[in-house]
Amino acid sequence: MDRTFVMIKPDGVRRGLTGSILNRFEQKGFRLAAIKLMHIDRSLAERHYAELKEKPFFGELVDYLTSGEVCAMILEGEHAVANARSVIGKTNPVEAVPGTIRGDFAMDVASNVVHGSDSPESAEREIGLFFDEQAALYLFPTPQVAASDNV
Ligand code: IDP
Repeated sequence: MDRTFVMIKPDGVRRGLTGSILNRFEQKGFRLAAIKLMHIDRSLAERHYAELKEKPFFGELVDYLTSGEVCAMILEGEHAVANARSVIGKTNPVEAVPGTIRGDFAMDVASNVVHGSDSPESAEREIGLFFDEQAALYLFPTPQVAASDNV
């Protein structure tokens, strides 16, 4: 099963959109494999967006991501990365069509409420940055793990 990393950014959490955003992914058909609310520091924000460090908005982006709690999650499903990106919509909410998360919940590229990995490789890298795999399995056992625990 494919998986991807999704993060509700501080504006999404602050505006009380966590449930509505998670609902979009569950309605699409994703399985929630792990979820946690956390306040990330500048070092983690910089590592997460390392490929954008030369962009003029990088400082603003790190300020934004560290301005409040984020909700980090691992979502599982077929073509997880591509399906999550289509649920999320275009980077700039001005271009994101209604029906996508950014099309429905955001106005400006600097506060576009949600992140989704852009490739399977990025997904694994980002899951590694945000989650301890063993802790994630312990808190949210898959049916297979739960079954073997009961033997
Ligand atoms: P993505 O989030 O759709 O994958 P990226 O190009 O990887 O898009 O950009 C990462 C994040 O950087 C965006 O989601 C947005 O939060 C922020 N960002 C992108 N362009 C701008 C900009 O022009 N000004 C401020 N922030 C930006």
